[in-house]
Amino acid sequence: MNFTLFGYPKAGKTTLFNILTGARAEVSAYEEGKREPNEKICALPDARLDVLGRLYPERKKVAAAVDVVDLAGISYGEVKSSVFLNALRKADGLIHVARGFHDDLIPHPGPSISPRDDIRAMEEELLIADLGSIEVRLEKLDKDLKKAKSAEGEKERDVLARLRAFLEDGKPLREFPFHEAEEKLVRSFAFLSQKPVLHMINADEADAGRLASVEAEAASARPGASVLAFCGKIEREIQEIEGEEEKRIFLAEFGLSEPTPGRFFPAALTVMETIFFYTIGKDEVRAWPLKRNSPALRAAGAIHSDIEKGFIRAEVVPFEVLVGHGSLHEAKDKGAIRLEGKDYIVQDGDVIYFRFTA
Ligand SMILES: Nc1nc2c(ncn2[C@@H]2O[C@H](COP(=O)(O)OP(=O)(O)OP(=O)(O)O)[C@@H](O)[C@H]2O)c(=O)[nH]1
Ligand SMILES: [Mg+2]
Repeated sequence: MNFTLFGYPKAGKTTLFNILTGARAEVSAYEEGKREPNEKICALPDARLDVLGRLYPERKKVAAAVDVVDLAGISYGEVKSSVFLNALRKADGLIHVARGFHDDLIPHPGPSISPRDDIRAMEEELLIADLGSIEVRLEKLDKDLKKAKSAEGEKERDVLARLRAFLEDGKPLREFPFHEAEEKLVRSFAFLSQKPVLHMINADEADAGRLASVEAEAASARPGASVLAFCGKIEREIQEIEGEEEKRIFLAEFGLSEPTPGRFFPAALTVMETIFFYTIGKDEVRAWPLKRNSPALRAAGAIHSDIEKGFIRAEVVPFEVLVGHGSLHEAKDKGAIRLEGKDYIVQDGDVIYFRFTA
């Protein structure tokens, strides 16, 4: 799973990357022509996994990991032709960083500093990039279909034409009511406006005590926009401070209640509709991310394709129930473990043991 930080130049993407990952990537490196993204894999903090780890202290605790990618700034109007288009298409979750801070020393390429306008402009650019790919494909399909009839091709043309109309209405494809077959048909396009987006506003220091208003104002850019504000400059400084408690005290002086990673990761996971299930194996206790509303078979496949292929059933116990019993063994004794089939919709916090034939 990856989160890709992108946005207009000098918004604070690399600053946020450092805050989230604890990395110390150079903020101005791109000015010297660096083009390759910063990238770091982070273990996701997980209170439930910590509890399971305490129940089974002799087993290794493996948190779910997320790959955080930080792209160089993209100029206004250039998303559709950006060298980063492929990197954006590969993103599972798009994290748009918008500049909210004022600083005459840091050039701002836009007309004014307005996170709300930047959110609008960037969402629009995602639509335009998708329209571009659809136009190119439709042109080619039209030509091919003139040469030879193909039911498959006509189906694709029909879906793409409807997606184009939807985009031309100014609506992102994440709002399109896809049928499963349609979704599969266009999956390989990796449409940008179909991806979950979290907008991160790098707020001005002066707004540190009113981040909620900054978020509300920016979110009014679009109905349903997910927005979180942070103060890059202040949080950059707390990276230097030792100790969690000390960090909180420092933040509180600025009216900030919680370090950004503690707010960012849950928000990003919610936007991405990700839940977690857990496995307690011989050697390790492990958290697995999974798209909400996925069946048990997909959860099995997330662990290993052999488990998916040979799936027999899932033995399921919700995290709270397991913790109430103190161990899997005890939960089983008390009949608290359910047997579920491959279509069972996995719930957030399920602890699962998959039975399968090799
Ligand atoms: N005053 C102020 N400066 C900031 C803040 N956040 C970042 N900066 C500075 O703004 C400059 C750009 O920050 P980066 O984090 O490199 O921004 P970026 O979006 O990664 O920039 P590009 O990758 O070049 O597009 C750096 O000099 C930062 O130190 C902030 O909240 N306030
Ligand atoms: Mg940068």
